[in-house]
Amino acid sequence: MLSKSAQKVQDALKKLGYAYEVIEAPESTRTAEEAATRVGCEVGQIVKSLIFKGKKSGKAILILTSGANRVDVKGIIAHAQEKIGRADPDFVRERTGFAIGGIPPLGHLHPIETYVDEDLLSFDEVWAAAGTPKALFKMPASELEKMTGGKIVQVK
Ligand code: 5CA
Repeated sequence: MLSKSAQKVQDALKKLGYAYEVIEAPESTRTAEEAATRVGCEVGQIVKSLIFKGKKSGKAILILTSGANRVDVKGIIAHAQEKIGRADPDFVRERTGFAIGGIPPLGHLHPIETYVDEDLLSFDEVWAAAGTPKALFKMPASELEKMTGGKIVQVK
């Protein structure tokens, strides 16, 4: 049985016609390193979900980055056309319906402007968080753009 938040992600996948299966690990997969160890993949194949906030608009921005990369906000600012800052945990929960450490690429409470790290596309398969710090699902990297409605960009 999946936890409530992981089930929400499983339901969102199903609703969009995806057959990807959410798994919930007994151990934490809170960090990309832990997640990679858990599923036996490269850390670069872990999709990190970082929520930023537009300083002017106040809108939420989701950056899906390879677990191997650090986000360079300057590049994202150029795309978003405003300054951005890290979102606080309450804002993340309010906009996405999920807590930091388990933010999935889909199934959010409100639509979110999304950017996808081009480096993720160098892998066939990637693993993304699925609602909790212990839940993950595997998907083809090539589906990320369509699934999220996001824009492929250089984030590092
Ligand atoms: N389940 C794992 C692997 S998929 C996961 O969700 N990793 S993550 O990287 O996508 O999400 C955790 C990220 O949240 C960390 O990289 C960290 O940068 C960010 N984070 C942690 N604490 C805070 C905080 N207080 N405010 C804003 N961001 C935070």
